[in-house]
Amino acid sequence: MSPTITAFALSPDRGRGLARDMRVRWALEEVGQPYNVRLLSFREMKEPAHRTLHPFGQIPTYEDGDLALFETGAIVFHIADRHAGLLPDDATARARAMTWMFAALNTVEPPILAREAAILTERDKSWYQERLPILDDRVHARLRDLSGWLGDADWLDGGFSAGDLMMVEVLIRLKSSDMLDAYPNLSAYVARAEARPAFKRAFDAQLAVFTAASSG
Ligand code: GTB
Repeated sequence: MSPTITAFALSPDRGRGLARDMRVRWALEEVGQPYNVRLLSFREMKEPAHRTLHPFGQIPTYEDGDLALFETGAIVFHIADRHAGLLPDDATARARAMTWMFAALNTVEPPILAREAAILTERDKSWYQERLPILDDRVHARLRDLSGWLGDADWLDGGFSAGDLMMVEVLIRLKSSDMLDAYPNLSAYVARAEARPAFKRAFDAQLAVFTAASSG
């Protein structure tokens, strides 16, 4: 039986790959695992049936037999742990790749989300114009360090891994801004990842959901 994930029936990003089921789809595509998708409206996400899978009423979730998971970090790790292709076999290299997954989610993503949230919800506040440069600086501090680490390498720690998948997914959230432009190696890193056939299949599948929903 193939696993089933949940995703937005009508994603607010119009299927441009920003909703977090993209990470899970991409991981599944990288390891060659077919999957089913159950689409949910915002109302359905908050209903008790979905909350038995996701305590916070969000997407994505992942179900495989008796196992139900939420949180993209846990889901992508589970997929990478169970299949070849996203984590190295060598124990040290594997631990390093997992470290990069956590770095993406715990160190790089939070300032990006804080900036995004301010832009979406605080524009009308008197202090917005003063706060935005502070939030920008916090994102740049992470990007500067990440760019310094990556240098001329293709991937963060050896070959492409779940750590790169997660880091790229986090950086992609900046594409609507010009923030990545100051770091040509990070822009190239994101482009390199987006060129992977598995990324393209995942992106196209997510876009197809929105296209079908908005034309039907
Ligand atoms: N930490 C959790 C994880 O990584 O799994 C976060 C999951 C999460 O934020 N899910 C969002 C959700 O369900 C969808 S992806 N939100 C509904 C809710 O909380 O009620 C976040 C997202 C949504 C929309 C865009 N967009 O339109 O650009 C981008 C990202």
